[in-house]
Amino acid sequence: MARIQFPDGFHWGAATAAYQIEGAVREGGRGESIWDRFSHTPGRIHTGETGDIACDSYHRFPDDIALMREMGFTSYRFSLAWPRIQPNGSGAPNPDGLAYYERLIDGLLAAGIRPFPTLYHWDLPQALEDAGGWPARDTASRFAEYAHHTVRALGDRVSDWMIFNEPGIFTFFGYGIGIHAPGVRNRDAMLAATHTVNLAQGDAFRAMKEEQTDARIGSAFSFQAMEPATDNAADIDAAERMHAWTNEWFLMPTAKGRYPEHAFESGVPDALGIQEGDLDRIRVPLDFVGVNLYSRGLVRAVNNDAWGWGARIDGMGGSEGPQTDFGWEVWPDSLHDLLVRLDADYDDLVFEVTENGCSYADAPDADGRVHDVRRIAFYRGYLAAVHRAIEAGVDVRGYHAWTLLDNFEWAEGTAQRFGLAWTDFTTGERTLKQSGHWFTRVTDQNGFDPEGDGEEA
Ligand code: IFM
Repeated sequence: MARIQFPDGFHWGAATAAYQIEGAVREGGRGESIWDRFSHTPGRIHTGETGDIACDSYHRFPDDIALMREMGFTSYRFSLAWPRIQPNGSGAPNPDGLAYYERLIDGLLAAGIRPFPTLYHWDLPQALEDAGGWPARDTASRFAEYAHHTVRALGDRVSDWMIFNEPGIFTFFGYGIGIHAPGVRNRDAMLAATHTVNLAQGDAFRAMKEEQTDARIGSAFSFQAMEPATDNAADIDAAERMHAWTNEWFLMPTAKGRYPEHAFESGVPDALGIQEGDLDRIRVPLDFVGVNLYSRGLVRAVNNDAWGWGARIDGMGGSEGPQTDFGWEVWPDSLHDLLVRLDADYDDLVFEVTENGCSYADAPDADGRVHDVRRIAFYRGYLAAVHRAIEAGVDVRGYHAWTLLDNFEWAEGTAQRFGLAWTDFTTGERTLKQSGHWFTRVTDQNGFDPEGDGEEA
């Protein structure tokens, strides 16, 4: 089999998110976020933990940069905590919050690593939630103001930005099924939130470009390649609706200025609250699309489901491929299939893989080494799939593993370990896993041998 070789200049990196790694929730003038409130509410986090300390990256970010240097990474996708920059979600930016990100970004630049920040990875200032949260239209304007302040302050150091991380997840989990902050369970609130987020994406894009005309601006969306669970016509139809809802609800309005009408059985729901001019406000030419993908979705038709999709996904994938510790099926073709489909359905898209990874609990052995060979197998499969998409003509510029180091995995606490480095949550110490060492070779050679290279045993 031919060697898997990525294009020159391909970015290799890892991704993290502020609340999952920073800790220091009461330092540097940071305000309260919805995740502070949620994680401190008994019963919300399965392990009873909070992100108060997490990986303590607020203090230990030089250790994180050292890990990335060891792996030869050229890009670091991290997020900015809105409540560090605007503690209450509006008004003048907090100098101490900005100073922290300046230190982090300067450290990355000195290490030859592209700083690749996301403005919003789920930590809404609690004050804005108290004022109505994402279901309230005004939150879009607040977000654009935050985007403007942030780009004004950091645009001299950052060239490539992401606006949102996974709007589909934080609106559905946060306002639809309530398993993430702020813990609301209300279909109409969820739908209204999706529309505000789409408005915010358009407003923020314009505000950012006004400040920094040459900025490269995208968003990272959660994708899942949808397949009908059977070959009957109803399931095929249902899979198309799930594709529209899951994969296009935020991309299509941005790229084409309309919602995917077929996502819901009875057309676009009134609960979105679309007003005249909104679709023009939403439509902006993102410079790239960030792809977060973990598995495929097997879809069945159902009658009268509460959401109006007429469709149901059987969890994260099927049972043909291996399962991660989170129960997500390892199905590398899903990444290839999704990239190829979006490339065909949309004009001129440029992609960055902004998240892809797996949860396995392999722990340090007596010698302190972590033999996470299943993680290496995962990355070999998914990277080969990205490579096949590139060979098929899809423009993919970079790949970011989720995640740099084991961290606070939202409602799961620290129970699901996705890291290339093991985190000892008692001491804060990080240990590069075998998969991290494997990446060192991949980045050095800008590719790998599909037949194996001795690291997978
Ligand atoms: O940890 C999350 C991340 O914050 C968003 N994407 C999925 C990851 C794994 O669940």
